[in-house]
Amino acid sequence: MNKDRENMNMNEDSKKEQLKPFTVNDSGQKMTTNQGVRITDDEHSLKAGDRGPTLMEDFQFREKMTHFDHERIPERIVHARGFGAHGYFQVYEPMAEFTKAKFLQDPSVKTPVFVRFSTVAGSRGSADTVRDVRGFATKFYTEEGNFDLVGNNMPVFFIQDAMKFPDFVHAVKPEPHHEMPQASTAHDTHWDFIANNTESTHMIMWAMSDRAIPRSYRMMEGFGVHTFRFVNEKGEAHFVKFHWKPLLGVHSLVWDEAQKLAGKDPDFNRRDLWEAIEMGNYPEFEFGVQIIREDEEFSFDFDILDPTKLWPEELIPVRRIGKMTLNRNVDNFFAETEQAAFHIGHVVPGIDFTNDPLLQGRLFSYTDTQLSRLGGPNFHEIPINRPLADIHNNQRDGMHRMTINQGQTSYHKNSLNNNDPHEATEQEGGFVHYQEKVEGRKVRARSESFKDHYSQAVLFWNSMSDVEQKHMIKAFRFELGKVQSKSVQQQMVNNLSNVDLQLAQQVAQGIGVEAPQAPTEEVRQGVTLLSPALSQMNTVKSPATRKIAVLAANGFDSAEMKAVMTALQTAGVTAEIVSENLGILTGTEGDQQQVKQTILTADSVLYDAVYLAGGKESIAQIGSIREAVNFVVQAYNHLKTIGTSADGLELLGTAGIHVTGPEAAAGNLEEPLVDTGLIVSSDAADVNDFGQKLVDAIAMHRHWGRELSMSK
Ligand code: HDE
Repeated sequence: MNKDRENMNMNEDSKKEQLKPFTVNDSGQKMTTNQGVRITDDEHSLKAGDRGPTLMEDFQFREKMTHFDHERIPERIVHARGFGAHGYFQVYEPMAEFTKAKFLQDPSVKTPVFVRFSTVAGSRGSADTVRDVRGFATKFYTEEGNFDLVGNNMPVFFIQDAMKFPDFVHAVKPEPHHEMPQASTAHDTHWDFIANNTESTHMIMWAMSDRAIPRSYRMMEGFGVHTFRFVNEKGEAHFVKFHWKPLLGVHSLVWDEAQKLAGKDPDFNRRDLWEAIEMGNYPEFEFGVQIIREDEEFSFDFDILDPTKLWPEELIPVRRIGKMTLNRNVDNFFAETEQAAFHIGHVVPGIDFTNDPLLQGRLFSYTDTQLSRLGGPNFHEIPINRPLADIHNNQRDGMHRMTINQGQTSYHKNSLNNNDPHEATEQEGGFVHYQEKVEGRKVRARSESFKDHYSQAVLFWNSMSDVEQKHMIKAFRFELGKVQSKSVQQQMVNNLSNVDLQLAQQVAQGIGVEAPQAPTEEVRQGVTLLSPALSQMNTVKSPATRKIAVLAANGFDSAEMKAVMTALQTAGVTAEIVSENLGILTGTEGDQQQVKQTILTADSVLYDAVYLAGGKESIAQIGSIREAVNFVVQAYNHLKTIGTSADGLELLGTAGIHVTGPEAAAGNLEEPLVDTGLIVSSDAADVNDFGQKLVDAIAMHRHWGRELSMSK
């Protein structure tokens, strides 16, 4: 290892320090051209007379306009819409038994990271909350060079061989003749592909599940998807799968809400991430690994190299080995997030590849795509992409070269420069590929062991709760309901019959095609394995960082407001006062609250919960505004926690909301279903207890029982 590297002293701020010389602050500065010449007038082009033509010699105008004309670069072919943040990673304990990767050894080292979350199908300007897979790409700036973990929020993928990626992406993107629909899989070509490429079946179950509409990037799991290798100092290898586990748990929106959010705030997920970091609510993800010994490669009833298969956590536990904290927003979206170039082939010693054919193909695609997106082979010199480790090699020139390499030689081997830069030995930190023995004939083929396309789709379906299964049926009905071709709809339903007959029949009924009476393929029988880890019902529940709208007007109940606000604040819930107008509200005891949003600028879809503040005058005022009542009704329909006084409850009753749920109120249920998400202050022991009950209900995320009582 060279001297610079040994003295590196990596810390959380190393990347920030590296970026510093490239950042510019214009405050208090005089305006200049790009050549540094000071500008006296940036308002007018140079003309022959004040009503005359613009002059060719106006270098200032030409420079400004030329730069503007070229401001855009091609968006990513997939994952075009994304949002990034900086942070750091710390390992919990040395992982030397499995890998020699330096950043996984010393718990005192904070390795800087940059993460970009993304949707897949939509353009750069599309909405955040569409039904889609989410990208979760992490660049670790380790002392041994960059390691990019380019994953998704789902653990499997649509295809098994990279050869099919262009086909899949062509099918999922807007259709070529009219470029519709934007950022949506609800169209013919997408479902035609899925129906005719049955290896997609497992992944489509994930894509139709709640995982495809995450509440927040902070509340998603991340998966490396492929099987990688860990290699230790002795050269011993283990198969490994990588995971990110969000400390806030895995939570999703409801579909109607997601669609409305796409209009009310297309930036919902990026705003959430930005605001959380600005407020100091740093998103945290634990880094998990599933490890399989080399000699266990063939011990499972799935091929561990097949990217359409997951490793059930109950079978191969996820060991949490470290934590990532995202604690800094970017200074400039384009310079950092848009120009970030991830590549699955960016690995460090101790991490290696396997023969997963999807992984192998990705190794080609990522550098290749940057050549056209970032305009040449020097994209590694763009500040966000630079490793912290020094770069020394004989690569030279190319578009936008920034490095000034000194000296006469740019080749290996040389004698004129002492044969520098010289190769490192393995002991000096040189990368040595794992010496896997490989032999075989050249064939275009798929392994027999990849041919089971249904077992894990069944596993996923079996692992879902009733509520989650209902959401999936609705998702299939929605998506396939938008498909024009009856044939494609029928083919897809037939395919689903191989996962679950009832699922297929219910989808068929919803979209008006023939319900299959038996599976269309010979599928493996008796697949009953459950993986409770796959159900979001079993996730972490916490009120922390949630957002609640406080609907209030003058005359709110001061004592109740104070207790509720204190309880919310203590639990880390962000409360925003929403009223008819901006300004200051005064409570019954003369205390004041600043209004943050009006009924016009806010919407219940932007919040996790609603508190209809007590106080007769306040309630009467809010009740007189139709949009305000709709606000609460919508929150109720989206299964959110609602806190109210008895007066407020009366108001909600007129809007059709009852404490025991409409079914019970209509006498349709034998046992009245108590709605755990509708908290009435008079049911609590006192105002403090009311505040606490509200917080506990917010922690539940959504009140799924209400959904079961509301609709089929
Ligand atoms: Fe990607 N993918 N991908 N992908 N992918 C890209 O690279 C590709 C796949 C993923 O925030 C592109 O720089 C092929 C799986 C993420 O900048 C491109 C195949 C997984 C991102 C590309 C796959 C991913 C990308 C487009 C099949 C999860 C966004 C722009 C063999 C494990 C990274 C770019 C960011 C981006 C190719 C499949 C994750 C074209 C050929 C599986 C998170 O190179």
